[in-house]
Amino acid sequence: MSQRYFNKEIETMPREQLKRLQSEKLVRQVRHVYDHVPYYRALMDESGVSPDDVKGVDDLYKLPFISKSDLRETYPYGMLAVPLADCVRIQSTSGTTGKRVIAYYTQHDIDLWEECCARAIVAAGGTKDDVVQVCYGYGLFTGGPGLNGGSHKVGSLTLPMSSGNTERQIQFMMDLKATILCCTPSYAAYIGESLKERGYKPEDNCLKAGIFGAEPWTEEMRRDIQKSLGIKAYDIYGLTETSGPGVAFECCEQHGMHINEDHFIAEIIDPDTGEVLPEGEKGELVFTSIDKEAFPLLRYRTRDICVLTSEKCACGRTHIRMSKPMGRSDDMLIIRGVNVFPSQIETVLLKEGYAPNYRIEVDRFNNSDTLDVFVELAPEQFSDTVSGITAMERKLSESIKTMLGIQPKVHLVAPKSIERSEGKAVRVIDRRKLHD
Ligand code: DLL
Repeated sequence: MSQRYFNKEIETMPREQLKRLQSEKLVRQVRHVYDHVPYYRALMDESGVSPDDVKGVDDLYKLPFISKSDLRETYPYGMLAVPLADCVRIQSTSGTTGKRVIAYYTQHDIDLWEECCARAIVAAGGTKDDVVQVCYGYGLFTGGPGLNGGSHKVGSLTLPMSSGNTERQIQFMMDLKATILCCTPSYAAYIGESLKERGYKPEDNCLKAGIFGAEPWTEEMRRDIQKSLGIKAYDIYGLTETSGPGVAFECCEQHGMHINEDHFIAEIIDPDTGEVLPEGEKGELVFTSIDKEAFPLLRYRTRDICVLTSEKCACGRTHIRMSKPMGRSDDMLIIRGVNVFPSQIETVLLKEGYAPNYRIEVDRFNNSDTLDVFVELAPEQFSDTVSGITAMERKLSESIKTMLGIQPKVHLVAPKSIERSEGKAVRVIDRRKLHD
């Protein structure tokens, strides 16, 4: 079992020492933000908190929350905490609605971010001898640049493929003997499927690990990808606002993602009341950056729902772990009054032997919500008789009902009829929003 660290001293620092480090950095970060971002200063003044009130991590709760709407309001430069001349890069969200969020970086901020990604690569077994194929999108999206920078820091040979052109991905993967694959889990599944179609077996490639994130994925999907590519699949989490991928990453234990706590303090809150919840409870993840220069965030509400644990991890890292996000507080579907996370449906599909190629459609007729789940059949399943397919649809619908408490209409559709994704998969179409 790999026990390597990119930054051993930090990654295995005893928790009391880590807390002291966080406290020192937090005090400086709050002062920096208060002095340089008028928007934050006004927010803190309104909440009656001065930088002097924050003497360490235990005072974090005194600070006001911020969310995406604050970033939209201050677009494009209102959250900058350094002169523009000190910034060397921007990245931006892939969000399609409203104004995009722009994150700014000084060289220090880029270094910090890339180190977080380097830690993730080393935790997945990466060394300077590896060939890291990065097929997250490059450009404004943080996936490509983040893992690219991390791979450089590790000293691995980096293939800056970007997303798409699966034919070329496979050619480079095979010819250059890529050992670590970085992309969204949905694209990893598609690459696995494409390799199989071309007659490759999992042992034909040289891959040993994959670092997959940027969208929710289930344990079942992990098992599928691990099998189809013959690798160990690691989760990685992050968001543009906090720098990009690498805020948290999985170690060889594959049991929660270690949050890089020397750079970010995590809290879990009740999304309705804002109350800070005790460790182990499920709620909305909130991040405070503690050593960013250009675009610091104090108590940023991510909308991602998860659970934290500081239980000792067998890998030796001491940093707290977050569970896989179980959906977003704002992406959660409420169908006939029931809270539904798309990942619950995916779990059932994979358990029942279907591939993770599906689309969920929600609509409303005569004031009643409808839930349709379109699931692709594998070629060998497709040759079944019509009555056989109807029976399969009924069975799947019952299994989903057992999971969710509401009955969906299941449509088994022809192989290849559901659009594949090269980046983040769009799996839910909620037509109710279009009518309302
Ligand atoms: O998706 C950054 C990233 C790139 C992470 C590559 C991992 C790998 P955004 O486009 O700003 O940034 O989207 C951030 O994506 O709030 C989550 O809802 C979701 N997300 C990110 N990673 C995961 C993950 C990048 N591992 C939003 N599991 C976040 C589930 C994830 N959801």
